[in-house]
Amino acid sequence: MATLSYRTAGESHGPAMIALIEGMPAGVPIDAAFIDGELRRRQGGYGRGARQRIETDVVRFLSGVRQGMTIGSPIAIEIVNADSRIDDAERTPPVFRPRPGHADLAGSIKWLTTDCRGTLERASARETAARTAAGAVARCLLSCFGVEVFGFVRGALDLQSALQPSAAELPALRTRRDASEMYCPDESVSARLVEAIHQAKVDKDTVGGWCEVHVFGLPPGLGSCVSVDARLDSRIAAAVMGIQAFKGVEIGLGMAVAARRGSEVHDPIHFDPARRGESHLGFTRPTNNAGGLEGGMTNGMPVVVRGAMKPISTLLRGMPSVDLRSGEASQSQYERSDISAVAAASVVMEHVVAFEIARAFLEKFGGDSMSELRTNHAAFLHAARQLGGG
Ligand code: EPS
Repeated sequence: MATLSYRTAGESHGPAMIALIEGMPAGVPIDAAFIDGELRRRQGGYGRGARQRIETDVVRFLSGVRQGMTIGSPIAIEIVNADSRIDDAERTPPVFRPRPGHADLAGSIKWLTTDCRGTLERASARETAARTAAGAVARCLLSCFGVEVFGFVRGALDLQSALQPSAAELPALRTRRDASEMYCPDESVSARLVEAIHQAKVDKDTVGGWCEVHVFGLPPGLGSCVSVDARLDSRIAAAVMGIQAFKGVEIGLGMAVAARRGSEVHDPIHFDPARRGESHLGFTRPTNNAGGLEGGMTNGMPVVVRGAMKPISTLLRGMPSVDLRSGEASQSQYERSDISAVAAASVVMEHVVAFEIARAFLEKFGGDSMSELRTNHAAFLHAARQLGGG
């Protein structure tokens, strides 16, 4: 069976966004209502622009799913763009004055054109609708094995929540997050973020922020230390860095490890045979500075990933730029956009991380069907429980 992978296609104002997933085993129940719910969340959050009032993102499965179950063939997903106008020259005019921070200038040089439109249509974060859909399909698989993925906004500017999510609090955290316009379960930080984004709008400016994803219920041993491209930490980092506008990724303590000594960084290993159960091997760690990954492999603790999103690069007041036709100094061109999309980005991040976890899960346990996968998963956990004195 092929390794789990996906590609996306589609332009922001083209007819549709497309995701093509390969390597999903047969027999995975696909919860289309759950996937559409995640797409709806991705469209939301405080600071979004007018585009989100035009679109109602829903998935249409073109292949790979029959009567709500995967059948082992490639899964093609279509999300129709209501604001489809890419071939209308008047409604999608050329963009000659690149926006600093956007792909405009680098893309125009790359494709040897003075019109940034071709670049920005594909570089647009509209594409993350397709990535979210692919990740939500992966979560349909993971939820069959009790793996839960939780993403939220940690903060922005000088505001950061001190919240520490735990598996036990997950339902309550989801409720609080979903009640927050900023997808931040910390009410006071959420309210102050709304104010800060509102002020940025008044100032014709934009805001980025920190997103965080915690993955609970993971078996140890996903990923591998044997080669760089098998390390789950490097794959997760690449997936998060690949989200439009992300400029930093950290796992566990992240950058802060450099400021501490080993005894203050490494998580002690304890063993409690009484904790051994169906999915617990008995090893416990009083801290999780490693963010659930050691040697590029899951160690049984929650995987914790943080990403930093830069502020949206389309500013209402513009930024110093150049007209590519004349070389003359000019303010960057304004295109309808968001003031902040950090809430939406936390949903995207949740789903790109989920996809990498599902990929590593299938590599570890394999099989063409859910029944094979379940057998392999149970056999591995049974064997692993013998460690530490059976
Ligand atoms: C984006 C510009 C805006 C955003 C878009 C990303 O689109 P438009 O120019 O059509 O108003 O709304 O994000 C989405 C459409 C989306 O669904 O997330 C950009 O330039 O990256």
